[in-house]
Order: sequence, then structure tokens, then C-alpha cells
Amino acid sequence: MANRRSFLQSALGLGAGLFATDNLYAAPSAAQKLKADRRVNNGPVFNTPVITTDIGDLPYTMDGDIKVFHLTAQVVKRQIAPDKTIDVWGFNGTAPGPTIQVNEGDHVRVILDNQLPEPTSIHWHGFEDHIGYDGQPGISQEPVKPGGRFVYEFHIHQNGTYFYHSHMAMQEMAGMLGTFIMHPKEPYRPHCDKDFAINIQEYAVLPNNTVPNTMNMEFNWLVLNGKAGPALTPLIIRQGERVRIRFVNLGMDHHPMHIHGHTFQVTGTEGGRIPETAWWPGNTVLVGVAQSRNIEFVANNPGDWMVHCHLPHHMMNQMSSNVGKMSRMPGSSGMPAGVDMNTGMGMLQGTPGAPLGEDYGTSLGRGMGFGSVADMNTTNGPLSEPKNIASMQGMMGEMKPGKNGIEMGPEQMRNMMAMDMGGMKQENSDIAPNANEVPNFPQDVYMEGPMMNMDKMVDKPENYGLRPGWSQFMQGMMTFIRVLPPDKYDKVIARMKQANRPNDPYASVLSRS
Ligand SMILES: [Cu+2]
Repeated sequence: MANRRSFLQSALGLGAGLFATDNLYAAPSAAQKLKADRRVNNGPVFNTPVITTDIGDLPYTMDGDIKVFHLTAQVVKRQIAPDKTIDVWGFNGTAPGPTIQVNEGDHVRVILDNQLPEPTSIHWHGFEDHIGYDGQPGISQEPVKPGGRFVYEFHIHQNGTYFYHSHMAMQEMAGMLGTFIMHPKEPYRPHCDKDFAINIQEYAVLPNNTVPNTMNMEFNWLVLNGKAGPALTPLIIRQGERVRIRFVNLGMDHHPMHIHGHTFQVTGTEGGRIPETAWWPGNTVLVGVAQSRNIEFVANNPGDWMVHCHLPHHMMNQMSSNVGKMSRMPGSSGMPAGVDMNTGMGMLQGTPGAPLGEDYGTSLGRGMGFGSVADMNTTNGPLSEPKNIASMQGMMGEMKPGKNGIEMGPEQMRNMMAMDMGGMKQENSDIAPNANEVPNFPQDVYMEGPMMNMDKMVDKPENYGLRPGWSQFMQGMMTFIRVLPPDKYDKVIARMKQANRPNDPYASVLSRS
């Protein structure tokens, strides 16, 4: 591990000095009580509003004593990562849809308008209510036609983490889901100072496309609250606070959600609160499809701690099937990576260009093996610097001298490689000189390469004080719990207030602090 870490540091040109800069956290001292009472109750007991980062809440109006929500099913453009905006279906401008928060005992009306080009029906997941409002299309209600409206009515007598989603399966895969919080009549004990909801989803977006392929079983964009790392907004926590996180999974995969630096208790499921005697400890909790897992912990360990799905492929962005050799071994054919990219991503080809085409053989989708077709070498990831310069000189050599005014020597090449590419700062690559002879190279420099530094592109108050270059290492289902000492916490909160963003998901915190 140490070797890998130091390799990465040197591979990415990160000197040891960088780790020492701008440290928001004091060195741990013996006085630090990491084993503090995990039950501590920090103050008065009330229902803390739930924060859904990067999404926010659906507002309501009152009609007498009825809480009225207007939910509009519609096509949504969602930026899931820097320079990556996709066309999905969601609600009221976002996908996932905004979180709905009500209280046990409330009388709730949800007016659904369908602005989609096909019928839909919304299921209220986990609700023990009237069959007429369950949203089973063609079973408990007529599907809501394009331009149509349906009014759902609920008498809330449960409490916990519930969901709403289209009960048309492919629409759900297109983004039509959201969280529905029922706050308890009797607040849960011990009191939590922060309460977060995290929606878990996957999308399969073919290269150069903006529309997710809802048929695909291989996902290359793994998102929490509709964003992939490093675009996710961290969970901002003051050191010592008791924190609840409600994971909600309405996707195709199960996700082992892991947090660093803390031990949590699993305190609730999609069926509501677990009695305290049945809580179980962990640092990873498997959130299965259609499940919620609520975890609670006292954030007593200061630092920027990762919270992420632990499936390695879910900590990556924009995966596509490899084509060609799996190493750069010169003069060797290397290991075949599999079928070509289109086939690997599930696009069936052949003669006559159909699944049953006669030259379409069996495949496991992302194929590997002797029957695979090697189309071309993998070219992602930086080459070793000498080879990089050599190859670029070769490329430039093909140009006529002076054409386009381009003429560069090795020194200028090196400078060009260290240039700032619109926020994606590429630092001098520092790969072992013999990297191309090492089987399986590249591995992590493949995805965590210097090209991936997007600190500037995802700059926001919640990221203030993170270690420079952090964005290279946060992809897919990855964000932070930032456990900030009080003075640092106040600094970050002040910046969040100053930003004065409309519909800020953190509004309930900013108005309290
Ligand atoms: Cu996962």
C-alpha cells in the first residue's frame, strides 16, 4: 500500500511538501477522544431537517390543513460531472427529484403533472396507504397520459425514509426517483445535529452520447444525488456533531457504502427506525436495490473523510470497454482486452446487423479471451515522458516546418505538457522510464492521471480548504464527510452563506447557524 501510494505520489508529481500545506486539521493529540460516547445527545430533541446535497427539497403550500406538493415529471438536463451534462427524466428540474419532507400525522396531497412524451405513474414506496394512491400503472390507477394530471392523497402515519419513483421500470432507470422523508411525531433519540439523504443511481452513457442507455447492464457513470465525484458537494459537519446519513438505492446494483475514520450504527431501514437494541455497528453497509439504510455516528474525528461505494468500478468515471492490448509491451501482442467498444458496451453487431446476425458470436458483454478482437492499443494515460516527447516530436515531424507556426523542441514540449487545460491542469507526468515494459501498466495513473485535476472546475464553498489536487482522486460514488474543527467549520459556513444560492440544499443549516 505504501508502495502504491508513494508510486502514485511520484507518478502524479506530488511532492511530499504538498501534504503539509494548508492543513485544516491539527495533528492528533492524546487528548483527542476518538472513543467518545457514540450516543451523546448534543442538545434539545427535535426533528432535524434532512439535507439532500446537490438536489434540495420540494416546497409545499397549505390548503387548509393539507400540505400540497406539485410534482412535475419532465425531461431534465443534469450536469453529473464537469463538462458532462446528460439528458435524463426527473422531476421539477432535477434527477433524482427533489426530496419531500413531511411529518407523521400530516395530511399530504401530491399533484402530479406529466410533461413527458409517454404515460407515467408514481409509486410511493413503503407507504401503508390507500390502494388507489399506490401508483401501480394499469392496476391501481390509469397511467397518467402526456399532459395529464393525477392527484395523490396520503394520511401519514409512518415515520422514516421512504421513496417515490416512476413505476414504469425504464423511466426509473432514466432518473425518475426521489426521497420521501416522514419525520416522527416523537423525535428519534439521541438527537442528530445533521441529517443527510443520499440517492444512489447508475447510468450507462455510451461514449459521445448524452442519453443514458436504460437497457444496458454495464454502468459507467455512478452517481450520488445525481452527481459523480468530484462534482458532489461534501457533507459539512462540525466536529462533535451526531450525524445521520440516509442512503437510498433505486438503481440496478447493490452498493456497499463505506465511511472513513468513524464507526457507525445502522439505525433504520426502508421500513423505518430500528429499535436501539438491534442497531449494529459497521463502517460499511450494503444498500441493496429498493432499500434504505440509515446510519448514525458521532463525528468526533476531524478530517476530510471519504464516504463512497466500495465497489472499485463505482469509484471511476466514464468507463468504457478497453480495446486492444492490455499492456504496452513492445513487440508483443499483449493480452487481448475483449471485443470492440461498441460490442463491449452492449451494441450488438453482425450480419445482418442484428442480435441474431450470423457472425455475432457469444460474448459476456465485456469480453475477454482468445476469441476477442484486438482493434488497437490502449492509449489512455500518460506515456513515460521520454516516449511522450518522442511521439509528439514524431507527430510534429510530419508537419511541414513552420506550418501553423508550430515548431517545438523538447523543452517546449515539456512546457506544453504542463499547461493548464481550461481547469484540467496537467502536471508534468512522472512515470517510471520503463513503464511501457511493465505488464498491466497503466493501472491507477490510467484514471487518476494528472489530467484529472479539476479543483477549479468544481470550486465551491463546501470544498474550501481541501488539499490541492484532491479532485483527481474523487470519482464516481465518492464524496467527503468533512468533520471540521469549530473555527474551520465557521469559515466554511460563512462562505456558504456568502454564496447566497437560491434553493440551497443547506438552507436549513445556514438559517440555524
Ligand atoms: Cu456501488
